[in-house]
Amino acid sequence: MAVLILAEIESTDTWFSILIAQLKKEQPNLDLRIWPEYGKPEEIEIVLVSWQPLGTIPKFPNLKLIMSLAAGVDRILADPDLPDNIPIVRLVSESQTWQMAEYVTMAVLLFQRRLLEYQELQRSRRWEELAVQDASSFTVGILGLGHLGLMVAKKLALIGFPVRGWSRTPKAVAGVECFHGDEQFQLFLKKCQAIVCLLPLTPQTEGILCHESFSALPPGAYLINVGRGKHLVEADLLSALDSGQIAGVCLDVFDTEPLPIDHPFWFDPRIIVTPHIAAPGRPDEIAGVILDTINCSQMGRPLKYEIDRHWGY
Ligand code: NDP
Ligand code: OXD
Repeated sequence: MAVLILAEIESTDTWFSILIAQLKKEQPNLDLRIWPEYGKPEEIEIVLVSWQPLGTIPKFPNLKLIMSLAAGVDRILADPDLPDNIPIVRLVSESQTWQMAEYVTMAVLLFQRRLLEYQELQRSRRWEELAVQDASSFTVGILGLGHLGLMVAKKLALIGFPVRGWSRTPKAVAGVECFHGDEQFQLFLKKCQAIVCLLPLTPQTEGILCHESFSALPPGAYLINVGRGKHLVEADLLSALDSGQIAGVCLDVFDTEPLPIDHPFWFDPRIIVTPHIAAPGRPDEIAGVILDTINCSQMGRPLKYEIDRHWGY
């Protein structure tokens, strides 16, 4: 039984070198192969997918498990030739969840404490005091109350922000005002001074951050997108920024990654750009998660975190 890592790994990539070293340390007899050196295709039973050229996964006739090295499985499901009888497991990692909570908390605090405006003032060396809006009157809405959204919601509520959450199915979370379904989306948005997109990318959620959603927010709201670039309609964001409907944005994910060198987002002082680094997770911890999943698969035990292909997450 061989396990293949499907990823584009640069020689300087420390995340993958730590992951591979840890996998080998914890399970020295694991037959681990790294794309493109996969040997005989019939020997590959498990693929660990970070990236895959379309048509790669169907090459392996004895595949038993597809494990995503990301929480989002949209890129795996995008392969039209994906075999439909093989389980797909997504990544759930404690370190990733904590990192996401840190990143979103940082962005929310930055907007609530008006750091974008202070940066503008700094550029013109103006010593000016802006009014402070208390966290207790700055409502944050989380789109997606899954593994990551739920932790983010709880952390923000602990700091003192009123938190709203929106999911597909109904939820009850202490300290979080919960909404669900398309019919409650506008109502959910109505009071959010900031929204955080932590949805998976599916046909239902693609383009959800658009003119219609921005218009439902209070004027001068903020956006944090850590889901996927295709959640956002970029032209609608630029218009909403120009009209003042959106006051500032923090983007970690983009329709095209890396963000093209001449993309307008790079030059806009109202937009914070980070290169998809919100929550990579700690590779030494993730190695343990991978080995547990491989062992469950090998022993025929139920797989935790298998995705539902119908819903796409
Ligand atoms: P989960 O699958 O655990 O949760 C997804 C949440 O979205 C659930 O609450 C689900 O509702 C909700 N949802 C799905 N579809 C809809 C819909 N049509 N309408 C309303 N709500 C919907 O995902 P995670 O929390 O683990 O991760 C979320 C996403 O974050 C990932 O898919 C990935 O794209 C992104 N991500 C980004 C990272 C980064 O570094 N920038 C790192 C990791 C993840 P319900 O609970 O009812 O099912
Ligand atoms: C992701 C991840 O889904 O890094 O973006 O896990």
